[in-house]
Amino acid sequence: MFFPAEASPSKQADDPLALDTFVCEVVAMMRMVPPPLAPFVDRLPLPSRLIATEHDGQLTVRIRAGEHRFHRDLPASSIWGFEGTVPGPLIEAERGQPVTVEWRNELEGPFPVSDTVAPQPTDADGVPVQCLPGLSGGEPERHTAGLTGHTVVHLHGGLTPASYDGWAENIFAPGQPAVFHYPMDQRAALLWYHDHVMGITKFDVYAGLAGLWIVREDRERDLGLPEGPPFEVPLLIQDRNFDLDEQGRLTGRLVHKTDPEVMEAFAPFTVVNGKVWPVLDVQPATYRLRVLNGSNARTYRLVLLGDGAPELERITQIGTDHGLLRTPVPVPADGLLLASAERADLLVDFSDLAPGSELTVLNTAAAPFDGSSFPVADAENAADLESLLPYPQVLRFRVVGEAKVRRPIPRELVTDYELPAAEALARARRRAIALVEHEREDEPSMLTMRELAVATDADGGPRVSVIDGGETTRYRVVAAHFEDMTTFFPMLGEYEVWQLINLTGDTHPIHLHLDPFQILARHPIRYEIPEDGIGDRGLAATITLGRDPDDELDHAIDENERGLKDTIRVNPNEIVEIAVRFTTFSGRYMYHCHILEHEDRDMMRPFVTMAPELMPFMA
Ligand SMILES: [Cu+2]
Repeated sequence: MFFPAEASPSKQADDPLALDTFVCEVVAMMRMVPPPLAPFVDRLPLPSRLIATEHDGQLTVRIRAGEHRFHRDLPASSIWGFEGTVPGPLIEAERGQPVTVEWRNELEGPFPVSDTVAPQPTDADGVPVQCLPGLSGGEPERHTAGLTGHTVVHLHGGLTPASYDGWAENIFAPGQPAVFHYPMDQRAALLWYHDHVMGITKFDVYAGLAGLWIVREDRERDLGLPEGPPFEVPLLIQDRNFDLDEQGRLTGRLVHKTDPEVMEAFAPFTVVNGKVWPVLDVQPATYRLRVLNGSNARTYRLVLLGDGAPELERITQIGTDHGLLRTPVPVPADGLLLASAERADLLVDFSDLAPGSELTVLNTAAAPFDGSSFPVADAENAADLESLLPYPQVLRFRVVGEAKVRRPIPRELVTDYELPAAEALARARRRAIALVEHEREDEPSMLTMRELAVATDADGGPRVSVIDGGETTRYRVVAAHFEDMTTFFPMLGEYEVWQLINLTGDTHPIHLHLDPFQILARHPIRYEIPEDGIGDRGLAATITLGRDPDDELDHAIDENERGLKDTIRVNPNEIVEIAVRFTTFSGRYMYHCHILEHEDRDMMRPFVTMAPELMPFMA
């Protein structure tokens, strides 16, 4: 549908030179198609603020259907949202002051999103259907259309007792009251709250059920960091797609579309705080951006361009998932990577810019994301249909006003965490988890996590061997699906080392509920999986530590990952080692991939944190 009339093959086929030109044009168009919506015409909306201390820590949030306009030129879309808005209100809490939220489920059907699996991965012109609006010949899935509004709310990054953590099966139906208590006994950080229902998180979040939550504390205020408008700006980044009417015009109806080759929904339009490609007027000053990637599946690699040239040096990263880093760091040289659910706390210096200056944020990450880099100098040419990135645009800043306010950036931010000591790690319980894709005929793959235990000679069945130099460790699978028995019982107060072994071709952002963790290592690996090595439960694989000669990833730990994280990217051909110590609550929690289509299709497992004195009574 994006082929302009003058490039039609029938007009030029009898002239070989013209045909060459035509082919070149087609190739060019495969990389870039004109957007059907004008970028940078809507102002960036700011979510309404709900400040817990102004309500004695007692909040009521209604969860309801609503209408939302994603772009000036789109009709209003039906959504499900907290307070009926996209995104939900920004909840602000103080460290140490508990917050109680009555999540009042007033949802009613019909479900506001059309879900479909397109019959073909590309359209008749060879354009991947995920780059296009509309259903691309797919039928609306009737089970999704029949959803009536069951939900459960998880506060991502919250140190929350298990009863209020939003266990995926503890769902509340419309009208069923849910009152959750959040102790807020945790570091200042950007958290977010979202739906977490078993099997349909991908639909409910896509429909709009997500909002930001900031924990504040005086330690941050002492650093003189911006708090609240206008200099602190929350940015919730998501990708969305819309339906077409019979005339091919965008209708505004939300579309969640997958295809026979890609089981994740990668939507073409980037939405920031609920607007497609918005623009923010900024003063010549230092701004604090609190950024969350709240997309279902898309990873963003954000670059800042002025006059087509990268200006990443304007950005200093001061915080990550669970709050401030020890010291400020530059963002990685090729851009700020944020997979689904990752957060960044950024200071951006606009103070030297004249009124009228413009800076544009672009995304250079291919989808599905596999860790591959993209040169920042080429960011303007990042559009690529094959990479399911038709429109790299994210956001534009436009400088207005004269008053220059440049804030000094503190050289030291916090001193309240360190890497665990070597002795603590040496005696730490070690756990190994393989990430695998179980391909199935005529239906989308299952992404699963195989929890591994060291095998004895007496154990039968297939083996996972991990070869590290002269040493081989053999494992057997002890759990594969969400419903399988719980095998992880971490003791409160004790460090554990978890190894996440990626045996798939994609990067998976793995999220642990409850306490944050620190990354220890990214080890490059090569591996072999025999034919039929991945069964419904079983796994046979030989994994060798060391780089595959064809592997182009650097497997480095970025400076901005050396903070307190709750979501970590595990790239292909890589083992990520994290150190986690649960310190807060006993109970049943989950860990999972935060690509929602993976989480919903089995890339999720339980763990139970235990008080040490109860361990002797565990069978
Ligand atoms: Cu995943």
